[in-house]
Amino acid sequence: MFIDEAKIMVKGGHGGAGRVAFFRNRKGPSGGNGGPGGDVYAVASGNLTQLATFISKIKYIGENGGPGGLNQRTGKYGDDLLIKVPVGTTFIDVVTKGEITVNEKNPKYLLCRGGLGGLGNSAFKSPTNRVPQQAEPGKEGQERNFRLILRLIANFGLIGLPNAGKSSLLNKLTSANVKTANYPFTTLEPNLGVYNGKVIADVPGLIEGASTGKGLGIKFLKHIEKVDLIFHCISVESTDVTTEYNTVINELKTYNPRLPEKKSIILLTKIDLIDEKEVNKKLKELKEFNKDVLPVSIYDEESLEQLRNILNM
Ligand SMILES: Nc1nc2c(ncn2[C@@H]2O[C@H](COP(=O)(O)OP(=O)(O)O)[C@@H](O)[C@H]2O)c(=O)[nH]1
Ligand SMILES: [Mg+2]
Repeated sequence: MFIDEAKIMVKGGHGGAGRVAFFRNRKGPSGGNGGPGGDVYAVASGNLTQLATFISKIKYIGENGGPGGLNQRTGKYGDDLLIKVPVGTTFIDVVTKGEITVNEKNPKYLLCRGGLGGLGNSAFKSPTNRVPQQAEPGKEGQERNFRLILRLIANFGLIGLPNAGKSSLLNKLTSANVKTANYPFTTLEPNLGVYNGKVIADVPGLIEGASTGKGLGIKFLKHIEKVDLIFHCISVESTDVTTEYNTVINELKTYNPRLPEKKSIILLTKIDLIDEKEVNKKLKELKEFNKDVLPVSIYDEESLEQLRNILNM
């Protein structure tokens, strides 16, 4: 389960002020009421997997209502603000501790109401007060502070040594836009992408010793325990695919002896880099492990289509 957290302030728009005005020729007040401020809603959005935007932007305020107009016209209604969040985001009210989760069943949730508009002087007209001079200011919008928590369970996991091509595949298969690089660097966080509503996790590179705490891999091995299917990525650049496969499997095993029994498929990646004969040689070696082995390249649409078919199953 990948947990993502953020804290935001939400406020409904301020109500517009009521107006003080009088009809020109006739006697009597003509000031309209202020428009109400916009409400703020949380809306579930299918392709988001992160709360990252809520780290950089933490205040969400509905539009203010407009002031009352002449001729008893009400001011402009403030626009509602829709905050798009990943499906499954939980909002916890910091004060009341009440919580609500937006998801497929509950895709839209009112977080804060906008403030009411103030009354214009027309509203104060009475038999004893025919030329009222008073109008109300608009009311403040409701204000609440929320803690946002996103708990995602990945359906698929991409594992392998750094540089195996995991992040590149994630980018190709999903709308994730993850950094890739041609050196064995490893990302600090698992990268997530959504394909057809299913979450794919690109787990930071497992290196030898990861299960004992070396590198960053171990922190994420526990997530692999929950996925339905593991894609074990091995690059054709590897001079010894058998050893590379065993290195990663041993890390999984040391961490949890049952992990290697999990359903997995081997992906021989970057097959565009070497000729077919070489590819076949490596494929043959990997087939010794009695797993399905799929040759792929991010530049070979056909191989990506085969991958998508597996994801669709
Ligand atoms: N030629 C080729 N290069 C690839 C392919 N997939 C990934 N790469 C490159 O290999 C490098 C490492 O890829 P990356 O996705 O960052 O690997 P990760 O460390 O496993 O996430 C990057 O420079 C990628 O551009 C592929 O199918 N073909
Ligand atoms: Mg990567």
